[in-house]
Parts: sequence; C-alpha cells; structure tokens
Amino acid sequence: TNQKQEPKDVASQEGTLGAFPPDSESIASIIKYHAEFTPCFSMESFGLPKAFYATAESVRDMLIINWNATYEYYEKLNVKQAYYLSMEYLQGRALLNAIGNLELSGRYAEALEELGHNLEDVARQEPDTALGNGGLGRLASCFLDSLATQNYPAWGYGLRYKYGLFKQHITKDGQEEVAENWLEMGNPWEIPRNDVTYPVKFYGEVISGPDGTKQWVGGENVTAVAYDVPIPGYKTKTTINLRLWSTKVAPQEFDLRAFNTGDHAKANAAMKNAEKICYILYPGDESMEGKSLRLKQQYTLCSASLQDIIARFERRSGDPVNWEKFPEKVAVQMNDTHPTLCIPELIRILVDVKRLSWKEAWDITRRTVAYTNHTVLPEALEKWSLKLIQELLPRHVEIIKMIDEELIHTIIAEYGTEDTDLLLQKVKEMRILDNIELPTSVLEMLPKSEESSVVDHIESVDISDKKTKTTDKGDQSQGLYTEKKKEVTFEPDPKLPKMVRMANLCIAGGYAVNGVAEIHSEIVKNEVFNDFYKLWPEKFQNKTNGVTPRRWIRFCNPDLSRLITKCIGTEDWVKNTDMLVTLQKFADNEDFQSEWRDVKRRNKIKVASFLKEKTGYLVNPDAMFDVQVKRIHEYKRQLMNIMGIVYRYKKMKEMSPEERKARFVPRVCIFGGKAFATYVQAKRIVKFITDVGAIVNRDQDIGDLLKVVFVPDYNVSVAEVLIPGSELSQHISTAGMEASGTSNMKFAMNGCIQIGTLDGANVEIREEVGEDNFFLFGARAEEISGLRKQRSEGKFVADPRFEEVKAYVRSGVFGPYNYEELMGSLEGNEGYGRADYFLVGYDFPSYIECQDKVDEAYRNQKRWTRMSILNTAGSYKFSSDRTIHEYARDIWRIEPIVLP
Ligand code: GL9
Repeated sequence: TNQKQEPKDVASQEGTLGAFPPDSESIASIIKYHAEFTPCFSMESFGLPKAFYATAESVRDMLIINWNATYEYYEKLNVKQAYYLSMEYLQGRALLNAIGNLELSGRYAEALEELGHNLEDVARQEPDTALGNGGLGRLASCFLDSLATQNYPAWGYGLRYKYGLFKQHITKDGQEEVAENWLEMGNPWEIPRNDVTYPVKFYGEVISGPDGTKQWVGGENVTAVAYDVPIPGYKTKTTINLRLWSTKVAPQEFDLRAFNTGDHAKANAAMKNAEKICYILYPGDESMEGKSLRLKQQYTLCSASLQDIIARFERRSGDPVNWEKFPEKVAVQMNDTHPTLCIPELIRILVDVKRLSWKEAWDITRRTVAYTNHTVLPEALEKWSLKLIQELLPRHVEIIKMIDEELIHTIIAEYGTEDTDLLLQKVKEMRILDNIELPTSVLEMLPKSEESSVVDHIESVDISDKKTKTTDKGDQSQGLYTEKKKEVTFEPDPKLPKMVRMANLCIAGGYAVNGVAEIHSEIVKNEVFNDFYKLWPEKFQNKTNGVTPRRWIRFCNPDLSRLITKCIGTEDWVKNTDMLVTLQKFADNEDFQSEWRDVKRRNKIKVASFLKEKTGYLVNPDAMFDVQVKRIHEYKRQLMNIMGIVYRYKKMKEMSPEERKARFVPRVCIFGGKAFATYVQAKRIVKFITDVGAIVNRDQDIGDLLKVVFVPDYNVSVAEVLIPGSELSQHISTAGMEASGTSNMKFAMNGCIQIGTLDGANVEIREEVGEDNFFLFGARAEEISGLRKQRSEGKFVADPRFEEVKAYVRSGVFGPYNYEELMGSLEGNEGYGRADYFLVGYDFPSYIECQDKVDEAYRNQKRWTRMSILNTAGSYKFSSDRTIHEYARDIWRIEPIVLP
C-alpha cells in the first residue's frame, strides 16, 4: 500500500486560534484574516459572497482542531470504527449547522455585524451540497450528524462529484435540467488530502501463479484522491470525517511520449478518462457508456475506501497483523446495493494482496459487511450485466462466481436433492448469478439421468480446496459442449442477458440485512427476500429511519425551538428528543396553543415571502399551507394530489361565492420536487401541476380560496424554509411502495399534520402521534395485489368523481397541452406505469373524503393546534440519534467514545 500518515501533531496546531472558543472580536479578526489571505475574490470588496467564504474558512479552522483531536484519540485507543459507504450525501448548507453545533451562533452574528454583515444573509450565500438524489442521500447526511453528536467512532465514505444533482428550472414546457457546478467558487469545507491516494484499476486480466495465486494485471489505472469534510457533532468536541473520493489520472497512465510528440489529444484522453468518473452524480444509465461509468463510480468508492480502511487497520495493529481481528475493528455499512462491490473487493485484497486463504477472507468479509435495503420497487433492485462486470473487473467476477457457488451449496443443504423441482426453483430465484449455467460441483450433486444433454461450459470451483479450476474440456471459450450422463437441469436462455443480482450478493456476503421502517422490513422478510429470510432469519433486522433534530428543528425553526425549550425548561431535547413527549401535557393549554400558533404564523409569513420571490405568486398567510415535497414519482402519487385539487376547483366553480366559502377552507397547495431527467411521466406530472396553478391562481372567482404553487428546484435549503411553515403535509404513496419516507418525520417534528396512507414510516408516526392526529385514507399494503388483480380482470368500477376529474382535464380547461397520456395512464388494463398501476383511481374517493375531514378539522383552530402540538410531541422516536444508536448496538457493535 502507498498509504501515507493520517493527520498527526495535533498539539502543534492547538492555540493557533487563540483561546477556544473565541469571542466575537477574535472571530471577526479571523474572518478578516481569511478575507485577506484566502483570496478568491478581489481584495477591495468585502461583499456578500466573499463574506460567506471568509466566514466559512474561519469555521473550518475551528472544525479542524476538533477533527484532528478526534482522529488522534481513535488512533490512540485503536477503537472499533463503523464506516458508512454511500454513493450519495445530501448535505445541504453547512455554515449555520456548524456554528450552531459549536455553540458559536451568537458570537458569529456579532462578529459579522461588526464587519457590516448579517449572519442569515451571509449563510444564504452558500450553495447546497447536493451529492444525492433524495431520501437515501439525505438519510446518510442525517446519520453523520447523529454519529458525531453521539460520539460514535464512525466515518462516512462517498464520492466528490464535480456536478451534484441538477438544478431544476420550471419553464412553460415544464421541468428543465441545468448542471449544478457547486464547486465553482471552491468548497471551503473540504480538506484536499494529496497525501491520501490509492490506485484503482479497471479492465486488465487475471493471471494465475504456479502456487494457485491470482494477480489482476494490466488494464487502466486511475488514482483516487481523498477530500475530507469535517462533520461536527452538536455540543461535543467529536468531529468525524466524511471522506469523499475524487479521481485523477494515475502517473503511469499519462502518455508523456504522446504529449512530447505533439499528440496532445492522446495525452489528454487518459486524464479526461480518469477525471470523468467523478464528474456527475448518477449519470443516466440508458446507454452502455453511461452504465459502465456508473459501475466505475461504484467500484471507485468501494476500492478506495477499503484500501483506506485496511491500511488504517494494518497501521493500528502493528506487526504482525492479525487479520482475524479485522471484524473486531471494522464494520462496513452498505447504503443500499450501490457499494455491493465491497464484498468481492475485500476478498480480493485479502486473498490476492494479503495472501489469506479463501476461507479466511470469506469469513472475515461475512463478519464485516452489512447491508441496508431502501426500496422494494422491482425496477430499483440493482442488477448488473455479467459481461460488463467481466470486462471491467475480471477478478471480481471470479470471486462472485465462488460466492454464488457457495450459496448454491447452502441452498442444497437446506432443501436437499430429493425434490429437484423445488430445489432448482429455489436455486434459480436465490442465486446471485441470473441466467447462468450451474457450476459442475453442483451438477455433480444432482440426481443423474440417462439422457445426454447440452450444458454450458463453465468455470467451476472445487469446494474441497477452495481453489478455482477450469473444467477440463479443452475449449476455453464460453461455448457449448455435449456431456454424457448429466440431465438437463438448468439451461440459460441465450436470448436473455446474464446478470448479477446485487441484493442477493449483499445478503449472502453480509452479516446483517435491514429495512428502514417496520412495515418495509416485514415486506423484505416475508415477500421480497423471503427465501433468504428462511435460510438466515438471524440476519434480518429493522432500523426505522430518523432525521436529525438539529437541522430539522433546532436550526431550521428557531422560533419553535425557543418555545419548546421554554415549555420543557431545558434545551436538552435537542440531544434527547424523548423529552418532546412533555409537550403532550400542554396540548390543551390555551396560552401555549396561542404561542404555538404565533410561531407557525411567523413561519408561514416566511414561506409566503419565499414563494413570492421564487414564483411571483402572492399567497395569503391565513390560508392552510398544504405541502407535498419529494422526488416526483408515480408511486408517490403527486398525480392524486393534483387531481384532488382539480376536483376541489371544479366544485368551487359550480358553487355560489357564499356556498364556496362555507364549504371550503382557503388553501395554498405547495408542490416541490425533481423528476429524473428521462422519466417522461414524472415530467408530465410537473407540467400538469404548473398548468393547473396557472389557471387556478388567476381565477378571480376563486381568489384566496385556492392557490397552487410549484416551487422550483426543491432541495435541502428549500425544505428548511417550507417545513416549519407547513400545516398539512401529504405522504400518499400506494401502500407498500414507500420504504420509509423521511420528510414525514421532519413535518411531524415541526407540528405539521399529515394526510397519508399506511405506508413506510407513516404507520409508526401515526402510532406515536395518535390516530386522531393523523388523516388516514386508502388501501392497505396487503390489499394491493388483490386490487391490481381485480383491475386487470376488468372488475374495477371507477368512482364517478374520479371520472369527472379526468373528463374535466381532457376538456382542455388547463390549456392546450395534451393530457391524454397522463389521464390514459389511469385507464386501460396493462402493465406497470399504465392501467393505474399505482391505484390512484381506487384510493381517490377515500382521499377526497379525507380532505373534507381536513377542512373540517382546520376550521376548529383549537383542535388543529392540539393536533399540531401532539405531532411534535409524538415525533420523538424519529430522531436519527435513535436510529444510529440502534445500528451501533445491534449491527456495528461500537461504543461512544467521548474525547477527554
Ligand atoms: C429511499 C426510499 O424510497 C425512501 O422511502 C426512504 O425513506 C429512503 C431512505 O431510507 O430511501 N430509497 C431510495 O432509493 N430513495 C429513497 O428515498 N430514492 C432516492 O433517494 C432518490
């Protein structure tokens, strides 16, 4: 390994900032220092963007002190560390979070005032760090905050994409994507670690040594470079590390000769090739080119992180290294299947580089790696083409085949060979390799028949000595050959691609598998991975998601936080959310209720001015603020929400002004969310929402009774404004399809009442806040497949109100755009994404009836406020501190370490 030293000599850095924590005067002088000596703006002006960068640099200085001290201490104690591997982190802005955690907000505000600036304005200059798509990435960021806050020795690993999630513009044609160059002005939070680099290889070939050892040689090498982002905990010195990898050309790949002979294009090609791996988050994966890039990204994360983890383990263990102890020092959590290659990569390093036996390496791996499943949507369960992996990572394919073979033998041991039909069905469903011939070691165990038959030639593993050998058939290609005696048991379909199922590999190679909400973990165990659950019930767990109360209450909603602190009598609830339950006692207290309403109203006014600025629409802060913000997806059913609004609008139009007023509570319906760039149906939904808004919002008859606003470019910072000011939030996915959801938790924390289905974490939220404080509607998860079947048999009779809405939309009220595709998707009788697969029509009647109950409840402001308070009180369970504590206790087996 070329691993260099980690940061040392912390003592020498101590004191460079003077007394710690510094007072506001020293802070001001540090900011001035950075304004002068860390220049990326002109000298003269100390305008807003420059003020932000200088302020951030000054905060970073302070973080580095704690970050070094934390690292040193872990190194000294040689503690067990957890490593969270994630392709996504949705960090949002860092400034207010960092100074809030350092308890320096007041002093920073004063210091900036002295320098002629306002802290909030300065903070708004920071671009969102959006290295993620949605819930999964934001969860990873909340976890980092909870790890640091609770003093858990843990790190995050990820990729430093040059372009994060695209920016969304809303035009007359709907969503338009624009690249987000978040690093343009530099990133004050990162520490480039030119001393921490690892080689990452692609392509090449595997050669066998005379002693049976394997070497992966040739191919293309890139260099992974670490960029460290200090993650401070709240009111603790612990500052953990988020290590993001970037890629650059490996020295040996740069073709100096080509450059010298004037072939600059050739010389530059290698550079571009290496750098483009970390250019963009989630490149579209329609084309083969895109697919290969995504796989390169995944492998870069796994390979660089594991080399780093292993180097740290070796350095800390001293000579000789006892590899048996690896799982006692390291736990690796895979955030979904994206980092699955960790499994074969760890084995590769242990066997090929560290020279352990297959058995030792496989044992160590199975005691080190754990897997979180975040979705059961079939299209999201990752499968990679074997051909592609073979080309890019030939050695890993050998290892995956060995794991697959071992798994098949476990399945045989479980089911026996008597009932071959059952056995083969199980093998087929559970194997890691899909549509691939069985290994000979397996064929040999199956009952023989007399007929001769055709089977594929394959490489096989002799389980007894765990060395790979090639079946002795001369022909080294993947060609067919005729073999006597063996019966045709398992024929790959040549028309179908050979695939690797990543989740199956994770379950076989990991020691724990968890879902992210109770209902989801049950679906994982009893449906999607039921066969694996029967095989290894002890691996399966639930870890209900959570969100950090620092960002999602304390910092985004300072007014509510003050009120909560006043009520509870201490601010400790920010670290110990169980204390929020105390609020229950005040739910009916009229004075408290009125203070609670004042806070909400102030937050609504902020939302209103934000909407004005972003969309030009003026809304009435006395109307009910009804919000649905999340990625646009058919299963999340933004379409049902907007069709409900259309129904409401149509009814309003049919009534007299007096009737309208009596029947409906004024509402501002707010939407936000991005659609995947090539997800046509999702983009149609965005367009539909904005078209409805354009008609409704200028309708004089309707006025303040109904407004429909689509907030462009929904991201973490937008959420921080909208959530505190919302009163009703919608979590209305088809039951069984949303693994957990996490914004539902943030809304509850901020006293927002939900309308929702029994899906994901909604189920548990409803349990905690109480049935009376949650608007429930819709079909249950266990009914869904029956309902789909009914539909396909033509037995579904649509509610006339649903038919009415579709006809109204088709009549062209909302403009010239052709909504036939959208309405048509709710009809007919065939296929995913069509024939109303998501059961909008089925749930529509109960949805709009439930919305009437919402209006009724809102009319009684005392009742509503009580519900709101009880939502915050009941949200205590959904702190990511609780989730992380459970991971640490049940999966990682790590203990908090408090710095002296
Ligand atoms: C998701 C699930 O869909 C959510 O229900 C869940 O809350 C989060 C976090 O566990 O994970 N899985 C997933 O792939 N995404 C999720 O949000 N999608 C994105 O992050 C875009």
